[in-house]
Amino acid sequence: MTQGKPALGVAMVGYAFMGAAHSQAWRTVGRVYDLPVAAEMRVVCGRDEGRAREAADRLGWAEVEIDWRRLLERDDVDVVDVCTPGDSHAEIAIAALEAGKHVLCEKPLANTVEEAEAMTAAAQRAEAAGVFSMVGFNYRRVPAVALARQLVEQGRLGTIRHIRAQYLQDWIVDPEFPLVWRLQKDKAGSGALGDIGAHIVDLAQFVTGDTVAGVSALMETFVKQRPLAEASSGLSAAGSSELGDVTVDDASLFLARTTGGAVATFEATRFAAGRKNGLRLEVEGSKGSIAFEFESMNELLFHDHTEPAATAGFRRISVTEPEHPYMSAWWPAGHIIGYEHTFTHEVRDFLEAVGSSRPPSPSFADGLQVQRVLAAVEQSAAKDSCWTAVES
Ligand code: SOE
Repeated sequence: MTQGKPALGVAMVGYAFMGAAHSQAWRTVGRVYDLPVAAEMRVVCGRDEGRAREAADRLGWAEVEIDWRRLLERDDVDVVDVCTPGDSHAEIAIAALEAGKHVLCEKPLANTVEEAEAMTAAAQRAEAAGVFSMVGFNYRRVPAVALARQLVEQGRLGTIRHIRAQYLQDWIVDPEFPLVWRLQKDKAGSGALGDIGAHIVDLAQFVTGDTVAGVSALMETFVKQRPLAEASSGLSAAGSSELGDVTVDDASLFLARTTGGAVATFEATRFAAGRKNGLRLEVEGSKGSIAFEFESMNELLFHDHTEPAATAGFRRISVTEPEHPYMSAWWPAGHIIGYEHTFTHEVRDFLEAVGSSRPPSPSFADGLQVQRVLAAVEQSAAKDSCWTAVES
C-alpha cells in the first residue's frame, strides 16, 4: 500500500528493546494501513558500528550511522525516531526538530521537567514551520483502551468519580539482577515512576480526558545495591562481582485528585512477583464503569449502570471486531492481536497526521504535563507524602 505515495525517510536512534519494537512497526505499518505517505527505513544509529550493523540487518534498516548528528545533515532523512535512554532524548529531539526533521520520541519524554519544557518549546517552534513531533505512549493504541476512551467521550460513564491505575512488573525482584540503565537516575531520570508510572498517568488521563491536579506519594527502593551490569540487551544483562548503588525507585504509589473532581490511585512497581506486564485501569463514573488489564489486552469490561439492576453488570467485550479502533486492518473478526501491534498503531497515527500536515497526538506538551505529574510525585514523596499540586 505504499506505491506512488510520497516517501518519508526514517532514521532511528537506538536499537535495543524499544528500537526493535519500533522497527517492527515501521516495517509493518505500510503493508497494513493505507496511509498518505510511505515510510522508508533508511538508517539506524548506534555508537558501536558492529552492533548497529547487526541490528540494521536483523531489524530491516538500510544503512548505519554511528553519530546521530550525521542523521540531521542527511537530506534523505525526514523523521527521527528516538529510542535511546532518557538522558539523550532532549538533546537529540531538539536538534532534530531544529534541523527540520519530524520526531517520534519514546516515553517518558525526558528525565526532568526542565528538559521536557525545552523539548516542548522546540516542538512548538517547529510546528509553526510544519515540522511535527509526538511522544510514544503506545498503550493508548491498544484497541480496548481506545474503545474505553470512546465510551467516556460518548458520555457512557457519566461524571468520572474514581480512577484506579496500576502497572505491576516483577523483572527486578531478584536482588542479583544487575544495575541496568533503567535503574540509574542519571540515565533513566527515575525508576518504576518514569518507566511504567508515566504510562499509567498518560493512560488514565487519555481515557478520562481529565488531568491529575495534585498528589500525595510514597516511593521506595527495596534493593539499594546491585551487581554492576556487564553487556546488557533489552531488559536482561549479565552482572559483575562489583556492586553499585541503585539510584531510582523500585516502587512508586500515589493518591491523586483530578481537575474534573475525580479521586485516583496509582501504583507502579517492578517488585510485584508474578505480575509480568500487569497494566490495569479501572474507571468508575456516575453512569458506568470500565476495567482493562493489559495481560488480557483484547478485552474490555464495561458496566452500564443505567441498565435495569436485575440484569446490569460488567460485560466482557472482545475488542476484536472491525467496528473497533485499529482492528479493521488486521485479521477476520474475532482474532486477537498483541503488544507489537500497539507500536504499529502508534506509527500509523504518527504517519497519518504528519502525512496530512496535522500535529500528531500525544504531543510533547502532553509529555511535559506527564513529566510534571512525575515531578510532583517525587516532591511529595521527599516530603513524607505531603500534598503537592501539579504545576500547570
Ligand atoms: C520495562 O519496564 C518496560 O519495557 C517499559 O520500559 C516499557 O515502556 C513497557 O511497555 C514495558 O516495560
